Amino acid sequence: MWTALTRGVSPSLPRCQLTYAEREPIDVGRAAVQHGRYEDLLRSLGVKVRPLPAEPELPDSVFVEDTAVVLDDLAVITRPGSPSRRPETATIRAALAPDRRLFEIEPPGTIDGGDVLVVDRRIFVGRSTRTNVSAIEQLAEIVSRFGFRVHAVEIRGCLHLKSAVTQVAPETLLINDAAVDRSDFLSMRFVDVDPSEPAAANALLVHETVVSQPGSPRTIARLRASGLTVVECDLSELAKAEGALTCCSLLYRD
Ligand code: CIR
Repeated sequence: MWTALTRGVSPSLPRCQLTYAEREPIDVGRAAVQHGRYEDLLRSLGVKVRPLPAEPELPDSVFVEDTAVVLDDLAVITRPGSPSRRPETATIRAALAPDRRLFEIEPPGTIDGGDVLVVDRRIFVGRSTRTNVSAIEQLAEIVSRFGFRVHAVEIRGCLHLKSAVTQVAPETLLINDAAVDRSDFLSMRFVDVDPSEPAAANALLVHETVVSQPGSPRTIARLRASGLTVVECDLSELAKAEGALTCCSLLYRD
């Protein structure tokens, strides 16, 4: 069975980090309602949701994906690129400790889980404003002992690797090739986002269902035309904090 670790929306979300988006008012109540529907959708897809309590002083703490890389045999606690986000890892470490052998990224390494795309035994890691070479090397060293290989990938003009490319089926990636080169993902198949919908590249694969943001009808049509099952989940209020679908959970096998 799959577990999704999630965390409630912080009342301080309007003070979130922003890199590419302009700051605009965020309705925390609406964000929490959307987040609750996201958790319900995961449950309806057969995932066991483990919600952690909201962290009132940590604005971005709902975006738990950035705090760890959880693999079948181990979990690597990240050192988020934004210093304001580093305290988020303490509770994630405690939550994962019963389930996984834990490893840590040490200074000067910085890495956000949003830059880490795991496809079977391959781990693609985006070099971004949050993720540096030291962390990529540390991650590669840790996971190599467990049979995983790390591939560093350059990204352009987006926050994280998974803002530009996500897995939507076995060996199949949904990609915005304005932001990432498909030649970095050898032997994969691709579905291209519609160029007018770059944010649609962040989709969440749950078993055989692709969870997509509404507002990307052309990309959803392309996914369906490829034979994939798509359901929609609106996280538009969290998108104002530069969050998307993968960011709001740490999904792993029990
Ligand atoms: C941040 O800038 O860190 C947050 N406001 C958004 C993080 C989104 N996380 C993700 O895409 N994995």
